[in-house]
Amino acid sequence: MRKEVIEVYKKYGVDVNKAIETLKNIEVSIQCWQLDDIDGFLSNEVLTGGIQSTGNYPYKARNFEELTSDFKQAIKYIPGKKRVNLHAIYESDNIVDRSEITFSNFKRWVDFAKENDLGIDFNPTCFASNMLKDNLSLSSYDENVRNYWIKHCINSIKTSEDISRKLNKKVLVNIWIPDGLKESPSNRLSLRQNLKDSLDKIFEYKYDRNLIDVSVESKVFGIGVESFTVGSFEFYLNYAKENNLIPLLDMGHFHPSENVADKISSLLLFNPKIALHVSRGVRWDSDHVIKLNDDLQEIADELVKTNALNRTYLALDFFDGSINRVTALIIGTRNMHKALLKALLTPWDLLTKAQEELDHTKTLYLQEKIKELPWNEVYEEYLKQEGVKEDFYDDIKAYENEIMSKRGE
Ligand code: RNT
Ligand code: ZN
Repeated sequence: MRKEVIEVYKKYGVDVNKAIETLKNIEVSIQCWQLDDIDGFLSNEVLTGGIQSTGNYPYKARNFEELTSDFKQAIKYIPGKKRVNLHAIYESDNIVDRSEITFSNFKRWVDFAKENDLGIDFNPTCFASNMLKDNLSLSSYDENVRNYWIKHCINSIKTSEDISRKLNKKVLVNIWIPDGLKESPSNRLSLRQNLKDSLDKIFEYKYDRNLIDVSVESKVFGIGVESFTVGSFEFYLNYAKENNLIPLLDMGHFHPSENVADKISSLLLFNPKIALHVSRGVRWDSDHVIKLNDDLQEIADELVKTNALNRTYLALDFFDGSINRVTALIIGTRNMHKALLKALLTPWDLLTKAQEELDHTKTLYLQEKIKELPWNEVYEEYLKQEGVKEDFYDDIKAYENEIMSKRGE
């Protein structure tokens, strides 16, 4: 890195080396499901629940060996601290029915995480199942259906506690359900009452808060459930507050004109921790690979300027089946890092002062001036210090030719 770069930032009161050090320690949870279009390892389950991975790029990972090989390939080019985000459908050992899972079905994941210095996060999979009836799981009117998913969630929580014990590292368990209706509901309250009752039953199990945290993820609509979603933002915000859980915001789960970054400060005032699914919706919750765009930048800015990095579970949630899936993971995760770095290199003290003095001219001047600063040279320095090569396109193309293409289409 040129000396001038350090000097330029110093003029604005920003310590470049401190920014790099902070970035090195931010944990990003990387979604395993980008590598196989959320197929998972269970046989005969097709993706349902109003979410979709579109595209027919060949060579997706078909089993534990292929998926972990691809994940390892991706993280060669991803610096920083990482977690692998798992779903229950990625059972790796002695497959059992989803409602019966225990730690013994995920052992190889823990070995994998240890070998590669990764944390683990876990999600019960309440979709892609013939026990999801009429797009309802925990909120179903059918007691058998509800009980099945209650059991699955409790066993997901217990499994995660064991993972945490073995890994000696806290696990985030995130609950998202697809429940909703295609047409306008006659009765919203009864379905939300069902969901509340089911969640209450799940949390009768008092999980060990030293081992895991639990978040709840809201949504606005899904494919086939366009008119009503049981687990809405208001529902989970209240439920989380009342039950000491973590609210999770997915960037694709709000009306497209809503600014998700704007919500973060309000949540921080009332919740000790928050969680994010960083994603990119294009016209709908399409989960495109995240780009280094204004939406992403604003999220990173909020976390940095509110000093909330150590109170935030930062997870990525995109899945694109139309491009090389390993490359997708690297591009998206690196964009998260780039946005965080740019935020860490921003003189928030100066900007806050200008706002507090109601000097709106200076605020606008600074906001635009900052865009010209040479953050990319700092990013290169960060990669260098982390021992990660900058270019990866050709390497992944070679990996595709040599390894992935042997899988057939
Ligand atoms: C779905 C939610 C959920 C899933 C993953 C696979 O809309 O965003 O988080 O994407 O759990
Ligand atoms: Zn999500």
